[in-house]
Amino acid sequence: MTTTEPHPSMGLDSLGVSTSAGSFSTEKEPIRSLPVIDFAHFRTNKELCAQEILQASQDIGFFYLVNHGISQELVDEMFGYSTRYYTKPLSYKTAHIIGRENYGYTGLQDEKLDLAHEEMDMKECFNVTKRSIDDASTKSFTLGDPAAQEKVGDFFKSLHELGLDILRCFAIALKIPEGAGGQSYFDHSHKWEAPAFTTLRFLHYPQQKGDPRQPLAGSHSDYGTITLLFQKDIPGLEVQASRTHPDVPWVPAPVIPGAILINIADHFQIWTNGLVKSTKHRVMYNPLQETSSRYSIACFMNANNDIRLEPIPSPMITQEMRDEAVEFEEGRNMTAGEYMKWRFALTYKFDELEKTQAKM
Ligand SMILES: O=C(O)CCC(=O)C(=O)O
Repeated sequence: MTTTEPHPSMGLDSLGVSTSAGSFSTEKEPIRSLPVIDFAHFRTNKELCAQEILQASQDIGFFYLVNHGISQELVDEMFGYSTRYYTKPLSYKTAHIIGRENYGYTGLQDEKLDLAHEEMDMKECFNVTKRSIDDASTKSFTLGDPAAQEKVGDFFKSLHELGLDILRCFAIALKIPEGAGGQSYFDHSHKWEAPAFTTLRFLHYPQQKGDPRQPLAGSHSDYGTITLLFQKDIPGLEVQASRTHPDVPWVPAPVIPGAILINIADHFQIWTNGLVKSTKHRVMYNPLQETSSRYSIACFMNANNDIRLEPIPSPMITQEMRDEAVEFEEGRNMTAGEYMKWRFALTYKFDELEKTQAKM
C-alpha cells in the first residue's frame, strides 16, 4: 500500500466527530458523534489501535480511520471514473444491469434498503465483485479504458488488504487464541482468492430537488463483515446513534477529507453474539443536491461464501450476549453466501431487473 501524509486532526470537533474512541460509554450517554481512529498506531502500537477499534465497534459500530495508507490520488481517480460513467445515458448503463451475482448497474428506484418503507432508493450504483473485475461489465464502467479497469482492480485489492489489517486488530482485541489462528484468524475466512460477495460499489445520488427529511438511501444495516466508505463533498449520511436513546436517534457522519468511514456489518454482529454492533444508517437529502450530485464509494468486505455464521472462538463472547443479537438471528444457521443471497433477494426487484436485461 502507498502511504498518505499524516492527517491534520485540527477542526474535527466542528465536523461533529470525536478524536478518541475511548470517550464513548456504551449506552449510558447518548452518542452524539463518531470517533476518529489514527491507523498509524497499527504500525507503532497494535494493541492500542485494536482496543480503540473494538471500543468504537461496541459503542456504535462506526468509526473514521485516518492515516490508513490508501493514497488520496487513487481515491480521487476512482471518483473521477465514477463521475465520468454517470454522465452516460441510461441505455449505456442498463446494458450491464445487476443480477443475482451482485455485479453491474442498478438504477434509480431499483433497490429498497429500508424494507419497512414504501419508497425505493433515489440512487444509482455500479458494483464490481472480485469475479467481475476483468469482465465486460467493469469494462463498461471504465468506458473501455484498460488502464482504468486495472486501477479499479488494484484499488479494490488494496482495500481488501486494509480490511484484513482491520480484521487483525479485531482478532487481537477479541483475544482469539493462537491455536485458532490468533491475529490471523480472519485471514482464512476472508481470502481474496475465495468465492465471496465482497463488492466495490460506486454510488451516485443525482442532482435533484428534494426534502431534507427524505432519505435517498433508506435506513439499513450492511450485510457482510465490515464496510469501508469514501464520501465526497456533500454530506447526508446519518448513523443510528443508540438503540436505547430515542431522543438522539441519528448522528451525522460528515465528510472528513482523507478519512475512510468504517462500519460493522451483520456477519460480524452474529459472529460476536452482538458484542460489536451492525448499526443502521441512511443517506438523507442535502439541499446542496439541488445543484450538485452526491458521490460515494463503498467496499463491502464479506466472508468467503462457505463460512458459517456461528460465534467465533473469543473468550469475550458469551452465550448471554445472544439476547442482544436477535435482529439478525435469522442468519445464524446460514453460511455467509446464503445470508447475502437472502438479503439481496429482499432488497432488489430481481424479477423486474431480469425482464429489463432480457429486453436488451
Ligand atoms: O452513500 C453513502 O454515503 C452510504 C451508502 C450506504 O450506506 C450503502 O450503500 O450501504
